[in-house]
Amino acid sequence: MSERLDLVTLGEALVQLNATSTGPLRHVHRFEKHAAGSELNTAIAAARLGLRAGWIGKLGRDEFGEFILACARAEGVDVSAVVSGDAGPTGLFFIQRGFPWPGSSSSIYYRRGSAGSALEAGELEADYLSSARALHFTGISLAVSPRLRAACWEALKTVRERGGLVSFDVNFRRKLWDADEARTEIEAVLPSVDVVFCALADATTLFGAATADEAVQALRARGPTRVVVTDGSDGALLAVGDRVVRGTAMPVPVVDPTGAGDALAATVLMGLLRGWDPEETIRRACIVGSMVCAVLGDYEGVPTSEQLAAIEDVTWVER
Ligand code: KDG
Repeated sequence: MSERLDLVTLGEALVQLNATSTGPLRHVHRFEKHAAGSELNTAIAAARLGLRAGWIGKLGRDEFGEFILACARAEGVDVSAVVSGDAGPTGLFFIQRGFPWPGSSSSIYYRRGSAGSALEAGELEADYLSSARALHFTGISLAVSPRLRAACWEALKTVRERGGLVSFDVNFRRKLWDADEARTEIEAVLPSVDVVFCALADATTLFGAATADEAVQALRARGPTRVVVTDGSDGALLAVGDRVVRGTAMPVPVVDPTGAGDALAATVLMGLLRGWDPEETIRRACIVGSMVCAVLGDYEGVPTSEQLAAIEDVTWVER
């Protein structure tokens, strides 16, 4: 790894088996295989947009581990610090789509004892982490296992010591931990975080915020100076210091919203690292998040920066 990376993400990648038809899984007969996992999604989205991005995680020595590596490489993500081991299999999850509500998706995990949850702090390469301008991880990594949580703390300390930017997405997953444990662990991390992403629903559950503005305040009060609060089809807010700007989601036919937040985060990080204006940043991030919702899989709908520029021209013409 000779070139300095813009962004390194850390977390568990999973194989996603996404229902090709909507409805309860017991009636679904076919599934499509995709690479996924919040932090891998963000690295892939960042790479598509033009950042030099790397992903760190642990994969099983199995065919699904090879599949994830191949997908990450094909998307231009640096995988030179990925660990492979016999600690367990590469984890899996299924996506049920369009049920119980049209446009909604839910994740059903088969990840207990997975390789990804077994990544240890001692397996991280300090020089690799230090080579990055920014580190991104999520609450999923804090929830999955004590080992992965400790690895996140180690990475955070390493990147902070070298003056890098730390980015964190709350990504509260009720199936992985309860709200009280999540609040404790997330509140411990937030004072060391520069940029935080949080869905309004998660801010309501964890911090009692009733509105996006309240969520911004609650998160800002806990340390980060840049705060993004997302609210699905209602778009997102970006607060930089005291300035709060809003972005609007595009009205797309929602095939599967899973991964939209990860792509939105990648776009905001691109904006911060490239010095975009906050309004431009959140507008583009909302477009990218919306595009992901229109395509099956977590990152397949992410545009390249050229495609994004072309879409921006189309989208923002007043009608
Ligand atoms: O944000 C999308 C992720 O939720 C999905 O890829 C799976 O990482 C995942 C998780 O743990 O939910």
